[in-house]
Amino acid sequence: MNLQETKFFKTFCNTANNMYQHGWDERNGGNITLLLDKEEIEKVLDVTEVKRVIPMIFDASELAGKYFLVTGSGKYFKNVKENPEKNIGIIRVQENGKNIDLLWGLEDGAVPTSELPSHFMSHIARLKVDDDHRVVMHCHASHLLAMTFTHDLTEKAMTRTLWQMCTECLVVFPEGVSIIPWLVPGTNEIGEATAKKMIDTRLIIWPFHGIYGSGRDLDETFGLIETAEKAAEIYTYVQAQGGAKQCITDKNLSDLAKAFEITPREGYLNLN
Ligand code: 2HA
Ligand code: ZN
Repeated sequence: MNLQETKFFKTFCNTANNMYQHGWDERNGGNITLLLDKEEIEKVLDVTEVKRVIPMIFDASELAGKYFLVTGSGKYFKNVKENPEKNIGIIRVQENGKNIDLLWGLEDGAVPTSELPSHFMSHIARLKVDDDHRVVMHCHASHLLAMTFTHDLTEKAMTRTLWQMCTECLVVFPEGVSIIPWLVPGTNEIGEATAKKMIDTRLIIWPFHGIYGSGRDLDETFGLIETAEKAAEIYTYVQAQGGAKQCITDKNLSDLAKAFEITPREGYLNLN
């Protein structure tokens, strides 16, 4: 089988395209990294042929030898599906953790996403709590981004509002959402702040910028962001319609948690 015919490759390109279609990835906004299965990639690519060695600003030795499919820095999600060779690439982290080997794609001198430190640090954090973790995804989901201007920026308040906007939300992200302070994108600092939060939640809001999601596969991670973004969209409509006249109560949420056998983030529901 050819690399571009594999399910993971097609799903990656389709996911980038879906995110663009949703309006979450204007211009070069957003980035995706997918941790690949070594055996799966070796079947469709000669991994002994290194096209280029690319240095990094971050020590990723904890990921040494691991393979990733990544979006390119400055590349547009809009173009991924039509021209994957130029916009995405397959990389492997060298043993020293300081360089990466480019094995496929990112043609014409392109390099991986500027958010590689945040992605790699998030992969390291998630793999510590979930062996099946594979995906980190960042985008500029419009309604969530807008909410960071108008809503309380505490994790509990933001989580509760999102849970209250659609009945499914609590089931999809019972651990809630995290929020970091505004920080400069592409830095180790924002990577460290994001990864620290990744231990407890798979969704992290970057105020006035966008959102990070992580998960076990591309569909699940996309769906996670999609669900939170849908809740933020409903919040926007509810506010525009003059505010809520009735709502999902904490008792409703508690009953939901029992029925679906999930555990809401401790202390986030008021049940007395
Ligand atoms: O890749 O979205 O946060 C462009 C960005 C940086
Ligand atoms: Zn961004």
